[in-house]
Amino acid sequence: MQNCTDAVVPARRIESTSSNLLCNTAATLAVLGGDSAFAETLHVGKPNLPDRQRFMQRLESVLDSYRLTNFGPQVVEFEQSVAELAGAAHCVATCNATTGLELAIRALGMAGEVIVPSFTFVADPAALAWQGITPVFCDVDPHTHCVDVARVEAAITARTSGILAVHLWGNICAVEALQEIADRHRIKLLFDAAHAFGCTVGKRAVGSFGDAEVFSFHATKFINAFEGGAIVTNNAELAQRLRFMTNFGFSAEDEVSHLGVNGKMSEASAAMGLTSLEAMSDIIQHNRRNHEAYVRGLEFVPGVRVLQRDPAEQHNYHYIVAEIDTAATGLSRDQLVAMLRLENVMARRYFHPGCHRMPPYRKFHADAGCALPVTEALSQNVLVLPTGLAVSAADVSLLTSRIAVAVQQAARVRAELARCQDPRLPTFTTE
Ligand code: T4K
Repeated sequence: MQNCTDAVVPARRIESTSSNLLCNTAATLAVLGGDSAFAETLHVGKPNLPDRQRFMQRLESVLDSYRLTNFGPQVVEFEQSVAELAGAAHCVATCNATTGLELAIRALGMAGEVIVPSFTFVADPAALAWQGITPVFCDVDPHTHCVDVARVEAAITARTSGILAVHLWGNICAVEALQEIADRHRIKLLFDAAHAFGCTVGKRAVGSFGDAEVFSFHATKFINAFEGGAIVTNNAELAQRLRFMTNFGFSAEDEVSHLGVNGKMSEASAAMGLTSLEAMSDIIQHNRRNHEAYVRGLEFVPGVRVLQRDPAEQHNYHYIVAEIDTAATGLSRDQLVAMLRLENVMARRYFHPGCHRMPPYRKFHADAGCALPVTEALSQNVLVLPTGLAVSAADVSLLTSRIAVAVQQAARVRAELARCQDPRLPTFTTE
């Protein structure tokens, strides 16, 4: 058997036309001694770069104006565009979503305990903990991966001041049921909508649910502002307060009326955000084609299930999320991640191992693992695959065919992975 460290060089692109190559064993996997499928690494989150010329024009106008930050015209226009697309009355742009979450949490007066899913990006419990709030981890629904409403209700105590729910992967939370619980218990409801810009539920755009919602426009999101975020709400007083709080608490010259931070978005970021918004429908179309190619390519692969999107709703198709049933694939999610690295595909284990297992947050919920069976299972089984403008439908076809072959030859793949020394392999163990 060839040493797989040698086997992956040189990498070259192999063209593929068929989307279902379950019967095609001709392509040798890199882990079994073949060439890597891709010469250039495919990433989850490679930025979608918008029209360079348009962006440069905007940047020139920023420089010409000498207005680089502090609520300049690019930010004002960006906020208007985001509010309109999100169907919200007000939008306050921020330097990133994490700061936006912290500001919203503070402005809503959340304190004591806040209920939050553990199966999410660590920004959520971090934003709470930075405000001295105890994140109370709640399990998620196995189908949507969003908070389980019954679990939310069960977690409410006299110290609960709010719910921080996450529209994970652009799957929308049970917004009405959560609002009903929040109203009945007189607690706040904040949505982390970092993944859900451009999505609808019941034909209504994400952006005006709960007390406020927070978007991310990080470089890895489908609409990006280099770094950026936005808080959207229909509450005018809240929006005004948030605006002051993003600017050190200033409400007028030399007048500090609120506890604030510097959470403002810069003009350069807003220029990128605006240019990115112009490409929004093209990006969504591209992502949707890739999503369809993934569904087609993995449809008949035993044990691999791609999360589907409701065709009646709008979606950004930004995350390709697959659930792996190891008993059927013969390969664990981690073994698939490792095998794909050798094909030059950086698939991700979002959001392993669940926030409740991360050292800074364990103390908040010592036995959380027992109470979070769905989170525990998803953090072992979820595989996030590359998409975006840098990934073509042909790439997806080739990538899915490699997964199909790996599952067919699971025993050999496991054996080779166990002895492989390739530096591209992930640092976590895959046995
Ligand atoms: N809530 C949720 C549910 C979130 O998922 C996030 C962020 C937030 C809140 C907070 O939003 P922000 O405060 O960031 O606005 C990434 C992102 O940093 C993070 O924004 C995102 N979620 C999270 C899911 O993913 P990493 O550490 O996995 O990303 P990283 O640096 O490994 O980048 C992913 C891949 O993209 C890399 O393999 C290379 C490529 N890449 C990345 C960047 C930044 C590029 O090619 N160019 C780039 O500039 O966290």
